[in-house]
Amino acid sequence: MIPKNHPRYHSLVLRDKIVKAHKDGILADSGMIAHGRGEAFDYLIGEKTSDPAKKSIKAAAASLLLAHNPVLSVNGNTAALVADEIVELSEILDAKIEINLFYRTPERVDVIEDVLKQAGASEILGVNSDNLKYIDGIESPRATASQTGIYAADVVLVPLEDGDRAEILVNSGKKIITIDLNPLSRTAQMSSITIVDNIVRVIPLLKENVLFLKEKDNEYIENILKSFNNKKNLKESLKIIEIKKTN
Ligand code: PTJ
Repeated sequence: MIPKNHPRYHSLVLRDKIVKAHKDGILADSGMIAHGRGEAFDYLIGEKTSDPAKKSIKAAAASLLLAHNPVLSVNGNTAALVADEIVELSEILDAKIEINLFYRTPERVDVIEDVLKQAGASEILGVNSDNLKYIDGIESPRATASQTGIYAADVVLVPLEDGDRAEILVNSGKKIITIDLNPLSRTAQMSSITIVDNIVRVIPLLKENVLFLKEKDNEYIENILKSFNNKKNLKESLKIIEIKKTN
């Protein structure tokens, strides 16, 4: 039991979730290391959503709303931290949910499918019974893509991964939105829209932005995307870390 007045209360609650998810077989062993890396970057940005992150969340909401076939990709860490919120977001957006794992085993896919079902998901792609295709050029189990999901998607939310998938998906003409506390990760650098913030803060804010923009016309939403520059925004995210370092 973590005392509520502990100065690191919120961080410790997240750690608890991660440890439990590992015991339950949701998380890959490396998921703990990935979480620790995320924690370090979260410290550096002050554990709050920065202005550049707010801008990219708004652009992500716009992009997901304009998509014809949006897909939310879910890995172990995402399922451990924000399963309920991802399912809620998919319903508001009418987006598909697809399990995609770097350390893919049939057992982990089953457990994560259960977690998402318990969170209320009715359709989950990328599962063991799905007739999966494989994206050319990706040399890991992350290459899996459901034929009606990531394979056919025009916009894909790819949270918490540092690898080559984003780049390959972008080169195949898809718009890739990533959530990564590390602005220097390969995925952060190669994505179309990079949200440098903790996924536990991002998904509720993304939902808020989607609900707000849903009431607007397409021209308004398109203008948000036109005025968004990912490279410039990433530089602003990096600046926040540099300022913290010198303080
Ligand atoms: O479930 P699997 O098998 O697909 O494996 C998932 C992990 C996360 C283990 C796998 O994708 C991996 O090894 O990822 P990396 O290469 O460690 O990259 C994860 C990225 O997520 C790192 O850049 C971390 O900084 C970042 N990260 C970790 N926790 C959070 C985060 N970003 C946002 N919010 C977090 N809570």
